[in-house]
Amino acid sequence: KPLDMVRLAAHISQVIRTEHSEPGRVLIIEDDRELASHCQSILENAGMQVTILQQTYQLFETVSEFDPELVLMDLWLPHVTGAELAALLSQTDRWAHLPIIYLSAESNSELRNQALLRGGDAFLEKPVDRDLLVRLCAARIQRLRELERTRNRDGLTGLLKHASIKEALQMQWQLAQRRPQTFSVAMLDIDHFKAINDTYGHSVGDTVIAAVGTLLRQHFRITDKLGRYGGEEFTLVLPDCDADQARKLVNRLREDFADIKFTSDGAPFTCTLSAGVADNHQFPKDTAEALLEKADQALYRAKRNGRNRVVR
Ligand code: GH3
Ligand code: MG
Ligand code: MG
Ligand code: MG
Ligand code: MG
Repeated sequence: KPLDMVRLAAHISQVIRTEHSEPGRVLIIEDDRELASHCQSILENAGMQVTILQQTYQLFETVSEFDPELVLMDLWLPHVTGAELAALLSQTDRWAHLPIIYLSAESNSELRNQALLRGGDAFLEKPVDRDLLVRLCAARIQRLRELERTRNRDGLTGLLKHASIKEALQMQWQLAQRRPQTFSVAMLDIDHFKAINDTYGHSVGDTVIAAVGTLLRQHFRITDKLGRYGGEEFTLVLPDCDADQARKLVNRLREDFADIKFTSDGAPFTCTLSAGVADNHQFPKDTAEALLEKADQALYRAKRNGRNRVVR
């Protein structure tokens, strides 16, 4: 079926939104247990996932495991202030952008200002207003997700950027070291793309690249990692999938891509792509980096053997 190019952008943003419809994760740091579980039940009723941090010395262990998208923090804790914890988090690369909301009955505006200056984004008065709590948390989590999307995703295709897809590959590799599982890597490259740019111009070329992004999302699972490696090259990391299955999946994508009728000033044209796949069982002693290289070598063979094909 031909792709409606006009709807491309709308489709991409819609996919990004559904990817993000998972529940928000909130970490509560509050020594008043009653208040902590009160907030927990309010947020859980609103569909969020909540963890309560009992011991502040376990802060980094807990944030690494739970991967929160927001911290709801008491300003006064035993041995430490909320502002001090906020300052600690804001000094790390990973957690510098984590939104922090202070819970406080603090009426001294000087102390409140100091707490905000050390990290943290907002104050919620005790007793906590149920509706305000839910809306504030939801809004801040939404903003964080948008920020991360623009940081990690390529603007043209909505796919993961170069650094992010390589990170995803690294994580998948480490996961497979701990718990044996098969996964595949695919490298895709549009055929004779220079000719498309030369014939129809770069903006038409961009449309073709964006179409690959849309097709990729239609063909692959939400747990698959889809990236734009650069230019008109794409990298896929496919968990629980061996090279044979990967070859079949990518081949179906290849067929659908070849069927798209593009137009430029009323002139129709089509376009093809080549791909190489490799899995971690073919090359058990390799590194993640070497596996990517194997997929790239397979891609090179696909090009040399006539293009418009998938090789393992
Ligand atoms: P092959 O079949 O061997 O892959 O031939 P090719 O012409 O596709 O060769 P190659 O992969 O080396 O060329 C990629 C071209 O893609 C070169 C560059 O001008 C173009 N390109 C890279 N990034 C972009 C982009 O973001 N938009 C557009 N329109 N073109 C791009
Ligand atoms: Mg307290
Ligand atoms: Mg290329
Ligand atoms: Mg090339
Ligand atoms: Mg190419």
